[in-house]
Amino acid sequence: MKLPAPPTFSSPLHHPRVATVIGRWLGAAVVICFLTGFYSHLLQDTPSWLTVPSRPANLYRVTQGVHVISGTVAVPLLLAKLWTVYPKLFAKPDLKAIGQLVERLSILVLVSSMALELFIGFVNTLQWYPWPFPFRQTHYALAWIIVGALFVHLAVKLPLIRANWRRTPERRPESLPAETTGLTRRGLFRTVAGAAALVGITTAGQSATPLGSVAVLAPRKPNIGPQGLPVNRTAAAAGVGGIDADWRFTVAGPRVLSYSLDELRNLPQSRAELPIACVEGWSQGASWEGIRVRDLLELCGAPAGSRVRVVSMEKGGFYGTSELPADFAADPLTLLALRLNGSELALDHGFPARIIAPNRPGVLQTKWVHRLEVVA
Ligand SMILES: Nc1nc2c(c(=O)[nH]1)N[C@H]1C(S)=C(S)[C@@H](COP(=O)(O)O)O[C@H]1N2
Ligand SMILES: [Mo]
Repeated sequence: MKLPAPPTFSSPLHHPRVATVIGRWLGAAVVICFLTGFYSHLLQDTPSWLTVPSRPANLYRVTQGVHVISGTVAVPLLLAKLWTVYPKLFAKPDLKAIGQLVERLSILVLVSSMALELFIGFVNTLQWYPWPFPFRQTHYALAWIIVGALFVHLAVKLPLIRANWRRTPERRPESLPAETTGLTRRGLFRTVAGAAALVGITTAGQSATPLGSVAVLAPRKPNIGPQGLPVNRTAAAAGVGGIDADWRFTVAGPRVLSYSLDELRNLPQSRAELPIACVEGWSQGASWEGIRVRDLLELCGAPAGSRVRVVSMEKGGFYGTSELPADFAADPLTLLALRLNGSELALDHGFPARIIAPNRPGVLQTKWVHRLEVVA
């Protein structure tokens, strides 16, 4: 018995040339997103043998802004790519051909991991965690799965990609009169590029001030918050309630130093213009004043090349402690900040003292700090 033939899709919009062009755009977004994400991962989880430089001071602000923009732009590109190739996905694979099986499997893995990656990434920028697994580790593992599946996909499709890399004349199927096939390839490319650009521009405003007013996709406006800076987690949410009169700040090194808040204020103060650059993509520059961490290291007799563990009054959670690698601890811009934009730190910004360092993810700019520990 003969099965009915599957529906044929002869529209020029489902042509491999279209898949190749949109695939290139999506590929570029994925590569940029992967590299900036990998950099962010290295900063947050630095292997002991690696030195990540603390300069340029604004580098992370740029890379993480680009990470979130490229990830967001990848969403319409992925949808467009899927739409272009969907007739292929419904074609019955020849189960005996190993190549075709591998191809289908790699596409299944690729599409599902990309969809999940983009979804949890976007939802993370909204600070919504509707899942039981740790976000960052999952996001990172999925990235490698995507890279693997992408290599298989590219290897399988290489002949098709080669054949369609350059432009070929658009051929309309004979059965359809020209005027009934609405959208042309060029029209589709313009639509997809337009959608990607729109999504990119409305996301970018959270880190690039000139675009701030059109940042409708940005959950946080960079300049709204106490002292002209957004707050990611308030003191109340972190369970921190301010300090009492006998509050002390401790530096635990070869010598143990202890200061009251007034004594901290009387140590030599320095200034640094540094951004908070949140992993969620928003960033905002600010002016900070406080004591150089390297001065404190010198005062306690810490050996050169020491790392510093930063301890918050916030108990538990991912944010209660952080570590400054040697390069960051020694950087003259790294401060135990007491003041922000000309006035004492607001409680929500980390009063009485917080860490601010160049080229660092916001999650590591620990607030409500009461203790520094020298790690040899
Ligand atoms: N102790 C503590 N420090 C913290 C946080 C926190 O929740 N607890 N949030 C971090 C995050 S994710 C960011 S982006 C910055 C934000 O600083 P801000 O609220 O002063 O803008 O603080 C960081 N420091
Ligand atoms: Mo953050």
